[in-house]
Amino acid sequence: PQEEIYPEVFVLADFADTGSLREAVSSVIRKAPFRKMMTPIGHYTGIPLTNCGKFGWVSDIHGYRYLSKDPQTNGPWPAMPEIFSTLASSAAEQVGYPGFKPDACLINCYELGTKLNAHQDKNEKDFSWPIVSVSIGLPAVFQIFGKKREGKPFNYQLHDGDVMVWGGKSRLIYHGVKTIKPDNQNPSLQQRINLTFRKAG
Ligand code: MD3
Ligand code: FE
Repeated sequence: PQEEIYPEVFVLADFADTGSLREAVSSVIRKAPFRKMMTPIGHYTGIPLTNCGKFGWVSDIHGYRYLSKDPQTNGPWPAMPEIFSTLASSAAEQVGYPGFKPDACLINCYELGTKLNAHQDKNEKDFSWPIVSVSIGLPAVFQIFGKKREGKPFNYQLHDGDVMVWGGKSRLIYHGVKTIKPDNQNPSLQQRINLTFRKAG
């Protein structure tokens, strides 16, 4: 089932088989472990992250950008697993963006009690490509603020296996993730992993 929850923001509920995605995430983090990164204002990103694919999103005292090498090893990021790229392309195609071949996958690892403040994503070269994101593990309330950071957001709960596609005029909206809470139906779950697929280069 496909739903347009906000102009040009699509949710494909329970679209992904997260069991096999988890195995692929494990193989990526063996080569490029999750890490917090320094931000330009001298704090650490609250959310540990890593990347796979040709380009990886990084933050340091100089700012945010995409790099073709992991700054911790100086080698390339792990290759994007085939099931990642296939999933991202088919989700994009499903909602009307054929030919999407992501060259960057950012993997965020949210622990209980962490959140992602409202922000825009604008480090990519070409905003005409969509962004595809996949939720794994704990549920999360995703927030859409719109063109401005302030005001009352539109909230949408995401679950394990849900895939979102952001295209067109939704590409530059402010968005965030509310504090991650335990799932009473699934008390053993301790994390939410989010995959974000982009065309960065
Ligand atoms: C809407 N991550 O890494 S993914 C991020 O759940 C980020 O980890 C969130 O926002 C997460 O930058 C949300 C969905 C997403 C990603 C990029 C977007 C939504 C977006 C770019 C523009 C608009
Ligand atoms: Fe974002």
